[in-house]
Amino acid sequence: MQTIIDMPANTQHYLELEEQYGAHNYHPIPVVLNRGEGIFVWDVEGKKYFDFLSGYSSLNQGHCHPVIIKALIEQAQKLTLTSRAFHSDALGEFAKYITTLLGYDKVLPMNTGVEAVETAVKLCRKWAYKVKGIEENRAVIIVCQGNFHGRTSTVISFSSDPLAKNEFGPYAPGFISIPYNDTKALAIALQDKNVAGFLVEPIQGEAGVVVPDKGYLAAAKQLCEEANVLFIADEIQTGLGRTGKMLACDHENIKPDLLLLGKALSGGMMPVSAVLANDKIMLTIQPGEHGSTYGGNPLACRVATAALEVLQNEKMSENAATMGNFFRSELENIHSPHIKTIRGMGLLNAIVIDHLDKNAAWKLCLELKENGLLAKPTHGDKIRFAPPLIIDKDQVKQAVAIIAKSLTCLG
Ligand code: IF1
Repeated sequence: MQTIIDMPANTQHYLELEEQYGAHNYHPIPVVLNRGEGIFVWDVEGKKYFDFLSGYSSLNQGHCHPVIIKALIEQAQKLTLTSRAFHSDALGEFAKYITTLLGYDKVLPMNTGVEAVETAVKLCRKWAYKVKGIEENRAVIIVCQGNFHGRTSTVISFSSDPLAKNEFGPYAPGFISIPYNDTKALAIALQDKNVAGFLVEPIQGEAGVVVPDKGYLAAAKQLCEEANVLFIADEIQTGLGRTGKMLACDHENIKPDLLLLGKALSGGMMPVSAVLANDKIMLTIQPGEHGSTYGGNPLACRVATAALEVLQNEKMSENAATMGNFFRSELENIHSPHIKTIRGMGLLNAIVIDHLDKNAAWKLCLELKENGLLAKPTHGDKIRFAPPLIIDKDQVKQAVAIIAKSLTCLG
């Protein structure tokens, strides 16, 4: 295993700074980046890489997209923050744009993805007490085993990942966990009259790009409707073109009661998230009952509008669908004995490594780095491959050639 002293001088310098002065809450691939453009990034030694992680699907539009950068710079030179104590000329225009685009009455703007998840939990509970008539403090939200919805104390309370959850108790009550991709388990859980919502990822990203059976989401939505329970889609990672449509829910023509967006909503520029809902849910929260300092700030509004515009103008969802199919078929054609499974939708894909060495996925990612492609394992034996949605056919071919060459390191 490489250590810091094995690294080139510039890289070593920055790794040592982080080691000394930064919390050790991550174990990154040992590469230090200082430039990004489109699907490529460069390290401090000047080496170029394919970015096959895209900031965990925050960079769907590619690094430093010029249109988004232009919006960022223009707004940054005018007005960046008013707080919600006052209005700005940006929030109303953004709110109209995104609600019209996605077909909802209203948007509640936040910053990080987990803030959108927390906002959805609060909206769901408010709706439960004020509209559905559940007894106060009794509302229950159903979640799925294998979920990842963020890292606040409430949200890790319903995580099934020991690494995200252990030793962070006591845990928030009001959540029950059921198996993912299991409509029978959902139907049983919905018999509890205190259930207010069902929070689900259309594809489980962190779990290793687990794609549910076709029809699962539509069946789950139907069950929720019949039980008067809110269907809450966490599209923070799957949304905004990543799976080959604007929203992953679009593949099953379902409309979530609460839609959660983040990550690529700003094209990788800054934290911007949003919860979209219709009035009967959104207006259960009254002035002063929820918010945040930066939520809906003018800079975020202008950047997010540009990020959404380029997604559509450059037909990135359509490209993700086409390039995703091509990428998976090219991976299949490698016929590697070390690839047990290839799965995904659009340009959200993963391979499951089949190897006696439990560090095989990590070693493969180090070899990929050496060969000019950046990716990172998730949950041990899975490697997520999620390039920006602007990747073209030749670049897919070049990336697959790097993957094929790198796999030989596993013997
Ligand atoms: C980390 C994972 C991915 C998300 C979904 C909400 C959030 C996320 C579906 C919260 C965030 C990030 C968090 C980041 C790594 C990355 C991740 F590995 F953690 F699980 F993508 F799969 N819903 N995912 O994927 O959004 O508050 O982070 O803006 O924490 O290491 P956030």
